[in-house]
Amino acid sequence: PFLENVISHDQFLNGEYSTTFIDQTPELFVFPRRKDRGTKMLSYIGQTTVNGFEGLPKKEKPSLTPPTIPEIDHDAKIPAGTKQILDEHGPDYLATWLREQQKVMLTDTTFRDAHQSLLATRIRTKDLAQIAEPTARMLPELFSVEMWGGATFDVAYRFLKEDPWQRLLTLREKMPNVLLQMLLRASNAVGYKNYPDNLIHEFVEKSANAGIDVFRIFDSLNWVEGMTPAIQSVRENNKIAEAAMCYTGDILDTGRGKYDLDYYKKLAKALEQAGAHILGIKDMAGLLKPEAAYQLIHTLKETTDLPIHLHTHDTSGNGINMYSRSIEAGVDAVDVANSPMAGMTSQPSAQSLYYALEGTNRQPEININAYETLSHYWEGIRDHYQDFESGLKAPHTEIYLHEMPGGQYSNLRQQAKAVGLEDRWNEVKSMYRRVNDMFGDIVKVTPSSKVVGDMALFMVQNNLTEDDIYEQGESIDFPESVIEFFQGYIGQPYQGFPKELQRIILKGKEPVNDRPGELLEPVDFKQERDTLFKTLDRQVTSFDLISYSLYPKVFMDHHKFHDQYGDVSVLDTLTFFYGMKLDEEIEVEIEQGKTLFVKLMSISEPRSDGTRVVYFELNGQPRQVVVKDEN
Ligand code: 3PY
Ligand code: ZN
Repeated sequence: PFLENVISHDQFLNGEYSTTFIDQTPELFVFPRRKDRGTKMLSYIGQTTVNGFEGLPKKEKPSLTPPTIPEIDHDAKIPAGTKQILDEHGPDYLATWLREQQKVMLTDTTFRDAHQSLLATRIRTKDLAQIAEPTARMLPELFSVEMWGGATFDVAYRFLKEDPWQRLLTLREKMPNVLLQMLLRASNAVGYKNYPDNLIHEFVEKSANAGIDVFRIFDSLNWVEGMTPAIQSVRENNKIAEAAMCYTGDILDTGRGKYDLDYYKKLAKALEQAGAHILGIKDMAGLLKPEAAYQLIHTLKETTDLPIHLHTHDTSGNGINMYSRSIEAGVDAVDVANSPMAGMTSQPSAQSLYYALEGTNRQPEININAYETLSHYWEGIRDHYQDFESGLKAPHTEIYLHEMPGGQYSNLRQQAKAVGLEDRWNEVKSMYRRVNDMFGDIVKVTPSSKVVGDMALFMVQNNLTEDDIYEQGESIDFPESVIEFFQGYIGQPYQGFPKELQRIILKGKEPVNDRPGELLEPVDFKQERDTLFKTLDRQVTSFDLISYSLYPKVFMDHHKFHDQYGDVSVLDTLTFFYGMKLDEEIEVEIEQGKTLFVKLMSISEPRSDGTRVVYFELNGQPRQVVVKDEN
């Protein structure tokens, strides 16, 4: 139904349409243009074959067999799950139900954080969609599937050339029985800066309409005030507000003090009062050690009646041990990934945890054979993304020293490489920690982690020491993100900013102490709709409006790309990243029941204007496209 148009849709013809219908079926409002789909697609394949994919080294297309998709009976009834409990009884009931489970419950993060942390968020909707229904049928006992939010939103547009809303709608349709979960950066939504309150509200409402059930909300400084509007919006939409505290520091290190047990106790109480249905603990860097986890969960269980949901990254290799101790202390749910997508900077393995708990009364109630069958798919698909692997080959315990979040480690390393600091990576890591301490020992997670990373790179690159900053700071132009942080634009850190450093960095600019979302001009959606309607030359959905408001440039670039190349999400992943080999033939199902057969015949030598002609056969007919050789 992807490319079916609204004027041929039953609901439209019968007059049964509303704004919800428009929101939930935005694809129907795309009216085809003159340049035909076949030509657009050949242009994309020609372009990628000749020039490679942006950001990837140009190389021969790998020869890989498609991964095994488990056989399922599509006509059998899908087993009921947690989604039905929520829909029938509401979020408060569901939270109580979760707390009363004797077995530990699992959230599967394979569809989001696992590939965000291992493969730079690059898994495409097509590859998620084909395993979604088998997952829903084979693992109906899951608490939830985390499949949206965090970095997936802008990466979908920017790198994968697809619409994140379409991903949500597709997965929702294929997984009607388990709760779908997203990671929401509170006032930063799925972006890197604070947005006006009305945009956050709109984002939550439309995400809830499109299928999100559990919103894990965090603030990058654990600033509860910054989380409250998002929590309230989720509650108003009758969905589950999981308010998460980001775990930082080390409660076992009594010398450090700032983030001790008492800090987390107070934070848990504050989140409960702010309206959380579930208390999340977001150990984004994997700093929570096993004994610390036991003490933390044990204490929080006495502090609050909320069910507790624990998230970690297995970077240190201690993830399973840490989960075992948390489960002993009574944690209600934990985040895991399917084995081939688990471990290292990703979540601990579901299967490993299952076996680690054998013989205990809290072993999760899941079908382990189903997990293993599904693992064959993930093992196969991961290979298709081999060029996005981070290169981390072994457990990395240095995170206890530098405290970089799972997703940032490989990212910052790439950034360091890009500015010629690859051989000074060790310096960057220790500078990262030093900057943290200069900033007053702050929570580090998107976007505050980016601020620390930017400053660390900046200092190493310019050979600046901490003393230099205090002595020569007046004449230093600091990175924009650092200035904005000290202006209070991403919120207020616990115990405030270090005053002297703030003065040096702001150079007379006034910091704000209030919530930025309250101060920012609300988005005028009506005006934006008009602007977009004129620019896009088509109906504007609420999804378009939100994406445009969050990321104007990213959204418009995506629109231009789509205009030029059409919907490339239908291509198989290897063709999408590597184009085609000579004489290769592929089938592309551009809509249900409509398949194009594409064969690459030859590529001309570059002509005097630097272009090449790429010769194809499309459904047996000769076709050619002209591509500028950018090599
Ligand atoms: C994100 O914000 O994308 C994260 O995963 C933070 O840990
Ligand atoms: Zn995470």
